[in-house]
Amino acid sequence: MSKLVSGNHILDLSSPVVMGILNVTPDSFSDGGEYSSIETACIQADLMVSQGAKIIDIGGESTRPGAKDVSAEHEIERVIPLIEYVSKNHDVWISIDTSKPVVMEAAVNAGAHLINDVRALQEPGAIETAAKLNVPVCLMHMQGQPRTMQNSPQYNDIISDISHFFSERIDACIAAGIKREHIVLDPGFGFGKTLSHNYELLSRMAEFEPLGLPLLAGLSRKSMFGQLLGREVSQRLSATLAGNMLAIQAGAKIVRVHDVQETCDTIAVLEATKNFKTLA
Ligand code: YH5
Repeated sequence: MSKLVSGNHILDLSSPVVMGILNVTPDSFSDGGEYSSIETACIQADLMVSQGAKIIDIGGESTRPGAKDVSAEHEIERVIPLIEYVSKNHDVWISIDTSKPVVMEAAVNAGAHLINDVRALQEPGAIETAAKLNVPVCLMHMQGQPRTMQNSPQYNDIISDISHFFSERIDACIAAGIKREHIVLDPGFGFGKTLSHNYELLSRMAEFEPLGLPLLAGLSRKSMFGQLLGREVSQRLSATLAGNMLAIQAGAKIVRVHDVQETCDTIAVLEATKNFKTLA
């Protein structure tokens, strides 16, 4: 039975779990400063928990191509009040979406259970900090850097290349003192991948299972659906649900999504199909 342990908190992964995305990057429409964006995020967190999210992924830095760098101080200012709010009001796991060691430390001290790093703990000091904090970590694959990663990404064999990256990062984590049972792997849909690469990754995701670690899929509303269907971000829900269903059937244990209720419904259908004997 698959599970993650963070301190005295246990996350059961024997059936797929939903990680709700909560961004606190200030949006251009909000003129009320950061107070209102944090308040809005708290309400969103309440909603996602009520809809069945088992993890809330809190991020204060944008990794979109062309996004501005955010200072650690600003990131901390945005995410800590939210972590404190969720930690005080809900019995869910909190993950911190950051690559910065000082943000990891502040977040875990404020109640975060999991470090989600799109840079797979490769920033200076990150791996040592994660080891010291002794919480589970999600290592995501990215080819290149956010600003330029979509400029003609290339792979020899995408599964072998990413597996090789995972093995190298797992070894580095273990050498730094991170427990193997604390590691989650994520192939990083959309991060330095062409449309074809993203669909090959989805079709072959089960090939990561031999690594023996829980897999996370981050597909929600991504360009691989927009490009395929010619749909804007707000019109990608059906495609995202289909993608997440395929990822789960290929072994994903955690799906990172914006639309928690709809995702939980599709998982309930999958689970009912698996467990029909338990139904009336
Ligand atoms: C991920 O895959 N992604 S931030 C562009 C979109 C929609 C969504 C244009 N953090 C991941 O969510 N962490 C992000 O449409 C992540 N895995 C993990 N572990 C990008 C994002 C997004 C970008």
